[in-house]
Amino acid sequence: MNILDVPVIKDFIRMCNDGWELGYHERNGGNLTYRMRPEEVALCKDAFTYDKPWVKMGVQAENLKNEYFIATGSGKFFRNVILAPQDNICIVEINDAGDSWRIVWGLEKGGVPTSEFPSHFMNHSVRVKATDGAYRVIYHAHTPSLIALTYVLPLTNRDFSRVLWQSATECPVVFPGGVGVVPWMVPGGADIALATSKLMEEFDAAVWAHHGLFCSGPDFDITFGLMHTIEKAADIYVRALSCGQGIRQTISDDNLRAIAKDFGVQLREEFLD
Ligand code: 2HA
Ligand code: ZN
Repeated sequence: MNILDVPVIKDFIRMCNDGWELGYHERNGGNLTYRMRPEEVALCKDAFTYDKPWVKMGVQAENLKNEYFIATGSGKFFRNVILAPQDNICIVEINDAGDSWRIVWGLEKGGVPTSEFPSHFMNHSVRVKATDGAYRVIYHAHTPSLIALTYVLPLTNRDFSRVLWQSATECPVVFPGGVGVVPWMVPGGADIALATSKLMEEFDAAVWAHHGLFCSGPDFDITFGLMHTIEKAADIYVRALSCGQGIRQTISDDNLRAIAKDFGVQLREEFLD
């Protein structure tokens, strides 16, 4: 099978394009990684080469040794992925020590995996541990309305979670655990990777102040859906504020509790009044 016909590769490409079409990925903004299942690796293996050098990441994870990840390329544009996947995304293998990657497919015109690979890698590690291996996707996007809110709301997990839950009735069902918030930090390095992965021990989503959002999930649909739902909620709140009269009424804490009860989800109680 041609690697570009393998379903997981097609799904990865589609998600990149969906994010582009929704306006989350100006220029080279955002990045996506997926931890492959062994049977998916087997379907792609004929296209792999093992002659590229190992590259150290500056972070290490015991539970990701020898894993394979599909990743967007550093400096590559999401809008080009669908046109030339082989030049804009790659598959990397992780070494025996869990501290280095090497490209086995893709980025045929040169390049390296996303500049946020250390953050993705550490987030994968904590989500794998927290979900007993169920989570496979880490997605970072520059979601405009959520970024706007990082200029006007206090940068706390509680403030962001409450506003987002209150901004659309489905939100407490989609992310009952709420969202974490990372203060502004220099992107791309080990420090922001560690700060984000600390939050990912508890949250499926982490806001990066004045930058964007990280989401994690078991598959492309759930992870993209989480990104989309959070950004849509932020957009509704921004629109409501833009009417210029302040917030007259909202979904109350007891309303939120009632939704949680009926839909069988556990809301993070310390975020409620
Ligand atoms: O890939 O989004 O955070 C570019 C970025 C860095
Ligand atoms: Zn970014």
